[in-house]
Amino acid sequence: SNVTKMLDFYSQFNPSPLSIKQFIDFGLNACERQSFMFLRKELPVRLANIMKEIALLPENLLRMPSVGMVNQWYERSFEEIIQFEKMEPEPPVLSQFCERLVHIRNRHADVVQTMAQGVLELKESHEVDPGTENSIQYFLDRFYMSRISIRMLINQHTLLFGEQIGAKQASVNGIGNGGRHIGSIDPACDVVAVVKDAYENARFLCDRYYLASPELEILQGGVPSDRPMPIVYVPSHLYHMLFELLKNAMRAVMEHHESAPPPIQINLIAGKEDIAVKMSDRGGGIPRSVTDLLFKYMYSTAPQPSKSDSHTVPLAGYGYGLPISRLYARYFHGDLVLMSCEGYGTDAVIYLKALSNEANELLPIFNRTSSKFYRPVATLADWSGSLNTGSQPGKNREK
Ligand code: W6P
Repeated sequence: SNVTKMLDFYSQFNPSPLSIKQFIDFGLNACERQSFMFLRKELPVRLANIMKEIALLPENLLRMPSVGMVNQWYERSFEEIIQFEKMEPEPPVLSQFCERLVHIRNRHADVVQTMAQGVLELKESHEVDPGTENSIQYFLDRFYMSRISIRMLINQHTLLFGEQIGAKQASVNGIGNGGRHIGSIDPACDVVAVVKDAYENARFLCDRYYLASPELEILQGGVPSDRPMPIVYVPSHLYHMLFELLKNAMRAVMEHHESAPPPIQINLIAGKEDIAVKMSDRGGGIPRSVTDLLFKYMYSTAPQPSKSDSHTVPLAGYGYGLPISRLYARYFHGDLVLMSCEGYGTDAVIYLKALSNEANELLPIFNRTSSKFYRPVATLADWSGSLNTGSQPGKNREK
């Protein structure tokens, strides 16, 4: 069909990653017309690249109703954007484009939940072998990263140019932020303020569930300090990561201490290359064997607790909070790592690029290399005792 042809066409292009600095320059200098011209090509490219990977998913997963639904949303959105391919960039078309982007963003609002449902459907209907599990992990990391990037592009365009009148004012002025915001980017994003905000909101949930909560100690370079620490970043991304880590830390601390929960420390360190946000809890830690599992989608997929017992909903531990938080960190070439000492506590570190021109989008590219990950092959273990993904039991004994 025609859509298939267009998919083949657009998937041949690599996505063009932008740095935070480029997002800012674009937001300050570009007009709506330029943004439109860029996005009507770049959005189909990013959509087509990831849609090609959806098509390579294990058949068992592709057949799940939820995954089919997500696939249809992508097809519809792709079709809707390529309709602008040959249109003149005139004011009515520009505002139509803006409205379309908002519509598409809404359509995809529940993608994470729906994909999780699909994985659940697979787990409940099939035995999932390690090779398949690996392919799913590989896919979901790329799929959610692609989604983060597409939403970033849509948010920038709609915040900068949406709502016709006063468009620039509204977004460049980010209400209550001294007019500094450029779309979703704050060039003076105060890490301390975001930490406090995330802490207060996590603490609210913690208090409701445990009737108590650990205190927060903020340090900078190891010394207690409250002074602002401005960075160039997307505050909502930083908030998302901190809120998730704090919920996990609070739960661990509350479960490990009957009374007098020890404080959670957050140490902010600005290096030349990286900014590190190191969160330390004394929540009893986790075994080393569990650390990597916390980032596995298959391991983290559990049925949602029912809405009716909302007062017993645990603080954290369900859903894709940690793997997706790590994607937010990696999206601009940062990282999120856990280091735990079982029996004592856990350190979680968010690394962010200190320089906005080095904070480039990290984007999945569909090509021959990525395709290979969807056809896991049996290999021989080259270390004793390793569970070899994609291998059938017994194969390692071949000699
Ligand atoms: C834990 C487990 C965990 C995950 C993420 C962040 C903090 C913590 N603490 O015990």
